[in-house]
Amino acid sequence: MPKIISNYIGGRFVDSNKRFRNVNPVDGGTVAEVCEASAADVDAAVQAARAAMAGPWGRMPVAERAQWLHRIADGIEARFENFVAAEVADTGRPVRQARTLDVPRGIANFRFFADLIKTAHTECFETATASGERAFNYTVRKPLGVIAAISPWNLPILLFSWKVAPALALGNAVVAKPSEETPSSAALLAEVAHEIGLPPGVFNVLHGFGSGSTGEFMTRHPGIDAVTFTGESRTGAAIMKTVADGVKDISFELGGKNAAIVFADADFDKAVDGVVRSSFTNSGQVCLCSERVLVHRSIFDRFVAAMKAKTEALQLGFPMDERTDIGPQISKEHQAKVAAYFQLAREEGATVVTGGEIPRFGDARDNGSWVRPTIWTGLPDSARCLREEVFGPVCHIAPFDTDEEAVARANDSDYGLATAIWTQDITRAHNIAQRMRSGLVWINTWYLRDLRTPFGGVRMSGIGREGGRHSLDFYSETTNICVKL
Ligand code: NAD
Ligand code: 6OD
Repeated sequence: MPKIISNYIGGRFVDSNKRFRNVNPVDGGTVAEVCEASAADVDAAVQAARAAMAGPWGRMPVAERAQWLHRIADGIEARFENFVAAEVADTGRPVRQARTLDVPRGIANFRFFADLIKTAHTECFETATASGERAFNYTVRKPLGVIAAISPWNLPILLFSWKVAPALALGNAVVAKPSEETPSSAALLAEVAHEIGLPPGVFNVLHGFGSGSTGEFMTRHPGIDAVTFTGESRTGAAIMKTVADGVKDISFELGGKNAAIVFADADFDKAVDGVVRSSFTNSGQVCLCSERVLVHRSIFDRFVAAMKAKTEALQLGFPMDERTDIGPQISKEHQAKVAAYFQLAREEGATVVTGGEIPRFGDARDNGSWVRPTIWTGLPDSARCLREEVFGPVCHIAPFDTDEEAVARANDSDYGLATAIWTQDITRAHNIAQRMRSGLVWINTWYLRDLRTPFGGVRMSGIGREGGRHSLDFYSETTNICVKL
């Protein structure tokens, strides 16, 4: 009998007969049967959340709320290996990554926002009346109410907790939905909340799909006050339409088609290692991954050769093998999407430097959803493979001649999430960084995070910023109080 994953509504685990299969992408095996939340389940979760807001949770002092967040973090820590196993089972990611990135960030997200709210301050102005008397204008920060948090499959616990933690920290109640592909770690988080006795209704976890299913029921529900969403840009567009009637607040972290720019003066070996990492981490399934690599013509051939060698050395393996670098794609559907781009790249005239195929292993992995890390060259900037987000382990490397050209080509995208710049010239680095049309720029590194900093993208890559005080601003609203003394 497969494991059953239930919804968590108003402090109770709720089953349903409508279930879907959670598939292990390593070999196509079944991880669990997942209960799909119906419109009635969504309504029950929203009502439970509203009831929680009307109770002690809605008036709880900040220090007490912070303690709840630390208790959640303690609960994840206590079940660290369960969370690692959940992440690995759902995604096939290397266990090394789950232990060093995903689960630690889940814990860090709760601890960070617990500490941040204790030091958060608001504004106060002294104001003079017309007759010279004193008045004070001060603001108070209040929760928004009930937040719908919808997250994708690529970094399941990291991105789920990146929304749930600040929403709770600011005193909201949350109705959260993980991706249908990766329900396990969110289900564990519901168990943690239950075990520590978090008041019922404060945190609800619903499972299901998007359009015409749980996700859409959540965003349509009139009892939802705001929607925080991470996922594809076109899903963001659909959600925007859905929430328009209710004029609900939104925060969107969406797709990317990110550039890496490698200048002739870059530390060559560090740049190669950095771009291999930025293109292929998590099997290319990170919104920040560099799918467009621009390299100065003087080092282009050497760079492509070094990238090819390093990429071919990456180990595609079973997740529990500590030597594994690359896991599968999340699903058969996603494998097919990436493979369609392999075909399209050939049709568009690409030279396949390495990869461009579905590997054959001669073992259980042949039932999974694997693709080979792939490097292309020779495509024009107008090629669909260079304009559309593939979200797989692919990058295209193109030569450039001048800084102006590199800036123009890097910015020539409908997306604007993250840019990586590799150069040892500090003036050039800052000049180029400031001209990038992206929400994030890394210089001589990639995906180095500080949770105090604004995170988000421009254009099709998102609306708003989260992180640090930006999360405080999104997950709360302020009331200005004017008092005449
Ligand atoms: P997706 O948009 O297909 O799904 C994301 C979530 O939205 C899932 O939980 C899904 O069930 C739900 N959903 C889908 N349609 C919906 C609808 N109409 N209404 C409500 N909910 C709906 O994205 P995905 O395939 O899970 O994730 C990959 C995408 O996410 C990539 O485009 C990637 O770049 C992006 N992403 C962006 C960031 C960021 O921080 N900018 C981070 C991670 C992933
Ligand atoms: O690290 C983060 O806070 C974050 N939001 C990462 C997003 C990664 C995209 O796949």
